[in-house]
Amino acid sequence: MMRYKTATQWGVYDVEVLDGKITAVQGISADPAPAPMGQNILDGIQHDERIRRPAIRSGWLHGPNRARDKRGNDEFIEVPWDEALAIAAEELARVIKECGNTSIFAGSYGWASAGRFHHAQSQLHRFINLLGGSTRAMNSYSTAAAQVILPHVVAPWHQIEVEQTCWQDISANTGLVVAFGGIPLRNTQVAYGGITEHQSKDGLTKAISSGVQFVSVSPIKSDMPDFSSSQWLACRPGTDVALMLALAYVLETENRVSRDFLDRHCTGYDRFRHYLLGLDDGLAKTPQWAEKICAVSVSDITLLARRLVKQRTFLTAAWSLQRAHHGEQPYWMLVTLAAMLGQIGLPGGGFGFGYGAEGFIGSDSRRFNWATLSKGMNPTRFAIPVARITDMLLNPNTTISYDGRDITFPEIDLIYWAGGNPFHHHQDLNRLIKGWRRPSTVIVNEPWWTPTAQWADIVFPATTALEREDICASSHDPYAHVMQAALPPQHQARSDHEIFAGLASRMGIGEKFSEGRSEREWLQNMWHRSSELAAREHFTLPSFEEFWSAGIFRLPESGQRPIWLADFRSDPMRYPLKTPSGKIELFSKTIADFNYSDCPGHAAWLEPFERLGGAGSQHYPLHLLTPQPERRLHSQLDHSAHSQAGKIQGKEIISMHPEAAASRNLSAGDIVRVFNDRGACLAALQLDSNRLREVVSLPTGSWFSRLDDFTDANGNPNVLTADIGTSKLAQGPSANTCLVEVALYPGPSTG
Ligand SMILES: Nc1nc2c(c(=O)[nH]1)N[C@H]1C(S)=C(S)[C@@H](COP(=O)(O)OP(=O)(O)OC[C@H]3O[C@@H](n4cnc5c(=O)[nH]c(N)nc54)[C@H](O)[C@@H]3O)O[C@H]1N2
Ligand SMILES: Nc1nc2c(c(=O)[nH]1)N[C@H]1C(S)=C(S)[C@@H](COP(=O)(O)OP(=O)(O)OC[C@H]3O[C@@H](n4cnc5c(=O)[nH]c(N)nc54)[C@H](O)[C@@H]3O)O[C@H]1N2
Ligand SMILES: [Mo]
Repeated sequence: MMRYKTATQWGVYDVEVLDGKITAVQGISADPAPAPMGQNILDGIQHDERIRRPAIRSGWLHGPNRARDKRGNDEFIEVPWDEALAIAAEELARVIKECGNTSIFAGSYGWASAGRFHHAQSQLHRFINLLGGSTRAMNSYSTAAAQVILPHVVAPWHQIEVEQTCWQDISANTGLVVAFGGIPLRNTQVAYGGITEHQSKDGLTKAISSGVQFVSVSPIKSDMPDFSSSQWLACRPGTDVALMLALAYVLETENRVSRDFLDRHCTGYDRFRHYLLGLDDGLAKTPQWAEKICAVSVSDITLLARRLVKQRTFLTAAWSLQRAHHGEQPYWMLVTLAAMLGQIGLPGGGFGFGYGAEGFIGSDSRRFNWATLSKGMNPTRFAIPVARITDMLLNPNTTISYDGRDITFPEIDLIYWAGGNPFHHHQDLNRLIKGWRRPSTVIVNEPWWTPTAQWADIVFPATTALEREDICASSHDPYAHVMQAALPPQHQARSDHEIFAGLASRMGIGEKFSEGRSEREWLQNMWHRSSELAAREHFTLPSFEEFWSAGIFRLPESGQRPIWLADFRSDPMRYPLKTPSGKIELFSKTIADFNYSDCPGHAAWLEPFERLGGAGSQHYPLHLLTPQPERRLHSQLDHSAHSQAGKIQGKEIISMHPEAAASRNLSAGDIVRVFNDRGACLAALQLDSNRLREVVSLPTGSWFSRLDDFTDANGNPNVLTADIGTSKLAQGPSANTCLVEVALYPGPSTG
């Protein structure tokens, strides 16, 4: 038996291998709370779902016009590597010559696996950039609205993520935390690029034992762990802004606002105040007004508002709030509310985001930007907002607004995806399919026959992280780890690097792509460049050989983390923000001048395209939330036993209030059909009385599998979600704005 170390986006593990098979998976000793989802590795890596050999879709090879309408519903023919690479290289060259580089879409959004060198998307981008570039994607599905709105209001997103208040400061200073969307610890198993020490549960536990009180504002009680004994305010999804406005109204009208902070550190409070009091539109944003929208009672709102000013208060919101129609507004409004309290820049006061979103949020460990694979520049310099992919595929040559400028969609003739699963991540999959069938060619690198691989034309089998060497080193984790090759490449799999090197050499850019380095030499090169970056920060990395034999390196401590925005608080003239005024912009002239009806110049309540008690609810009376899955990362390794153990009859579980179930004659364990005008899916029913009666939730990540042209068989909620941008400002995904109905499914249920 041999033991190898591997690193994932959800932690670092020791993997036991006996006779070429993985037999055990165990979190490393440095991790106080290894993520249970690590068990997906046990049987998920060496699984029948692996792609064994390069494969090409039969209709693409032989059909008229590439038989595009059969994409996703066709035979694959296995082809030797040489032949498959030659065919793909020839097709890439044809598209570039005939249609130009922007007609290749190589956005390739996705999480793939941890490891700095074998980052599939980086390998693709390096390769495509050398060929003259492509159309790319910008921002993320995670935080698109936040990434665009917050730099206008307070600070760039990446700065907020790494500098915001840590758990220690909350424990030591905060009296009350109000968490919109709660702090669901299941999500903190995960951190982009890897995580060594899972500390979120410990951070929350210590805060509670230090006497910090928590209020969770969420449609679902379990978004805050039971042990927190928090107060639960059940708010309708997508209506937090109405609730926050009412809190602001009480503060303003009871004269509990920090005028001094608003005067010295903010611009535009007057404009916002006009709106708040209804001096513009005749509609005061009172608790009575808000109660009708958000379903939180007038007395709960009023009491909470008064409580906010009684001690050091920290306001926080889940990332999910901004993954919704007008998702810019809850974040702008949270900052506005925090500004009115006047505690921004005080230890444990102010605001922050995502404490239950990823495991690194709230940690105070040293940040360090390790060297990455150099990708060069995209010569086309052209990118679309990531969630506008279907709009682009369906509507070439049309123009959309985005953050003050116009973007005209190109006509896409070839899609290349490596390390993501759009049939997991995108909204309104039945609509995506219409666009996805338009280009001539779709090429995908994947280890498994995921839906995206099934909906491709040319499929290259990629190795997993356990079949190659790499370095795990994330900018928000204090460790670097050696990732060992625990297994040989399975079947005929090759690393993404090797796949692109094979294409590159056939397209005359082989030497430029590989720079003559072996994979091990690339790791040495990246370590060397990281050493230079370390020297600039006055510490030393061990030699590559020392690191390789130790297997682990911990950054030296860097001393106490500064309190975020304390300098700005103490002297806003000397330490201005990066906003146009240097202050917190409660009114943004920049945004107001864009003249977007769906994103005015200050935080505002804007009706979403559908909601409970509003548009669409006469037809579809249940709000569907699609949170992150507890037992896996997105769609990854959904085929493995640990993920499957969380299902009933292979269906993802939808949670529903018992009264909503009873009124539909449904019982726990039933296979149900979840549907709206956009699509339908099957799921298995679970009852949960600790939620709003009209709110159901179905986690993301089960593999899309069509039962018919409208219906997914396994419970993928993205057949139901709407593909509408958050607003003209960010054009982010609106996944959490979604109404549905649920009924018993009587028929056969295999897809
Ligand atoms: N309804 C709804 N939809 C959502 C969300 C939601 O809240 N609600 N959340 C959104 C969010 S925040 C995100 S981040 C996205 C996530 O969407 P994705 O990041 O696209 O989802 P993953 O399942 O992580 O896809 C990664 C893919 O990479 C493959 N892979 C792993 N290792 C390798 C490798 O080494 N090489 C190659 N070539 N491939 C590899 C995996 O098998 C998997 O298919 O989903 C979004 N979609
Ligand atoms: N286990 C696991 N963890 C993960 C991931 C995973 O796939 N699996 N994915 C990772 C990724 S890529 C991301 S981006 C983060 C996402 O982090 P988040 O976006 O913060 O997580 P979600 O699970 O989508 O939503 C958190 C909770 O918000 C609540 N909520 C939804 N809409 C509303 C609303 O309108 N108002 C209020 N008040 N509450 C609402 C839901 O009940 C939900 O449980 O998670 C990361 N962590
Ligand atoms: Mo995400």
